[in-house]
Amino acid sequence: MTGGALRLVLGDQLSEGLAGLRDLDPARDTVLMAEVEAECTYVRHHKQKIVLVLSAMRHFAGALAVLGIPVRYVRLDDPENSGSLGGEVARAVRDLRPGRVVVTHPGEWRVLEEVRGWEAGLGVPVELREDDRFLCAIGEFRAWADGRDGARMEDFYRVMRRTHGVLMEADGTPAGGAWNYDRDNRAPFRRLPPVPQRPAFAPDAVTRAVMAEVETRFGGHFGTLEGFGWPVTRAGAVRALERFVAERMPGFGKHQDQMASGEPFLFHALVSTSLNLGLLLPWEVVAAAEAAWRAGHVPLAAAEGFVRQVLGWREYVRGVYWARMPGYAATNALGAERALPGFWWTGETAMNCVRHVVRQVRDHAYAHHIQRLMVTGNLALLAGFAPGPVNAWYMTVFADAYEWVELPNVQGMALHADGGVMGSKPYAASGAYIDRMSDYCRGCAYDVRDLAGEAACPFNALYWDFVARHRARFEGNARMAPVIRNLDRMPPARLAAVRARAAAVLAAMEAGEEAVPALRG
Ligand code: FAD
Ligand code: DLZ
Ligand code: SF4
Repeated sequence: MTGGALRLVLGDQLSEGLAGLRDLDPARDTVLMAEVEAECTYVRHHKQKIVLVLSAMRHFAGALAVLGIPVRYVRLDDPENSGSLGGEVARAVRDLRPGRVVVTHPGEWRVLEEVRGWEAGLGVPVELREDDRFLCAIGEFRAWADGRDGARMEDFYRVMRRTHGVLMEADGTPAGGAWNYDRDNRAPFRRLPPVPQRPAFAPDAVTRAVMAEVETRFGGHFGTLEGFGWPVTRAGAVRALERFVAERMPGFGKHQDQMASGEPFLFHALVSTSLNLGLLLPWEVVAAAEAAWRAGHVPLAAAEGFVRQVLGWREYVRGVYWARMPGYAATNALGAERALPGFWWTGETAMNCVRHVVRQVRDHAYAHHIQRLMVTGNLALLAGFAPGPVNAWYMTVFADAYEWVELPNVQGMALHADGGVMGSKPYAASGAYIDRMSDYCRGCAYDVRDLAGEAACPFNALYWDFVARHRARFEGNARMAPVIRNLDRMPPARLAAVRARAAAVLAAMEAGEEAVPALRG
């Protein structure tokens, strides 16, 4: 290929329309894809995530080859594999002598920094192209957010709805007359009719080969592979989206915030893994939701609730990430310093909600939004676990985790470590919230109605301890005013007992002694 372009495609850039693949000349250019140890271990990803990425990479390379595109595909077991992306680009440049290297903007700051250093070492130009598989470009988000006091998601979402003409009436008003139908999305989940099964994609020969390799090389990583059922091809991802729209989307809005024992997926779409790999593109997902509503197949509240996640939240968190990095990763506005207890990895805790979520992520590399935010996220916030290890946990356990989307959700939404960039008030809640939104408390050793007793739900005391600890920071916050008023109404002796209970809970967690079996018998 001497003189042509070497086009790097990263593991989460598996889209045929990728910017870096445009204007490709199959007679002169070569696509480089490389399975490398460094990307599999910079966090000790869940085994399902490594299988997902590597299997999807192998399938995508096969699809490019069918199109007649030359692909240099480096496998993990290649004896000459250097182990890093930079090493593989350098090796390919040495072997193929391209005239330039084309890279599509990577999804993580860490990799972008690495790419920026390549040109100096390689001796050929490195062209960095914008990743336009998003509905809002990084620069567009910056321009919108700059100088705006409180650049909140809800305002951004409205701009996105207008700009892209999604769920809009001809006169420029939102479909149905409102921007947001969250009020209609709070129905309890009563298990009847039952939740339609998620489509599970049985591992094919390619995936099975990757599974064996991952067990050999990364057997000590978190998680199990038994239930692996993620789509690893574009065709599979499209089928999964179609099944979601046809079968589960009608219940999506209504039960969006619910959690239920034994129902890891409920009515959620399970499309984040495919979207984040590039097997699905956000506009087709948004269009599918709108079309389902216009065809009368799903209520507006379901379509709007879903569109808000993809057109709103997903684009918004990416904007925040690139506008605020690298400083964003180091924020710790609430001074949280506690170590993460061992049960975050083992699930061995008497807290039924936490046990449920940890076991679910072990088995499926998946938890839905409210489980991530209001169970593990909430516990980390209330207990004051240090952001670093909490982020590492979220990056590790989820099949859809990439820093551009994980970090703002954890640092901003769950931990309030960014001091209020993502949300004007922290998502802090006592056990009563979890009780209202799930059936976890019914099967728990702790008593969700008790505040300070020996068997009291740990979330309760931790919640009031959190509010008391940060009273000064939040007392001027109008949205926190009712909570502060309730704190101030608590008799001092009662508050002292609650805070003593919180201290005991935290000390037990720190000592690894929290897993008290069946406190209530
Ligand atoms: P659904 O509930 O069906 O939603 C549809 C789609 O909307 C998702 O696939 C996703 O693409 C998008 N979406 C919804 N909420 C968000 C959000 N807050 N941010 C970005 N996109 C959103 N999502 C990831 O993709 N990767 C992560 O690493 C990740 N970490 C998270 C950590 C925390 C603490 C929280 C609160 C949320 C996190 N999310 C993350 C967002 C959200 O939980 C997942 O996108 C969602 O659970 C994926 O499952 P689903 O496809 O079934 O989503
Ligand atoms: C997540 C991941 C993994 C596990 N392995 C690879 C790999 O071997 N080769 C590769 O090109 N990409 C991999 N990825 C995805 C990258 O980590 C991802 O491109 C960066 O984190 C930027 O988002
Ligand atoms: Fe979780 Fe508390 Fe409910 Fe137990 S009682 S499931 S710890 S919220």
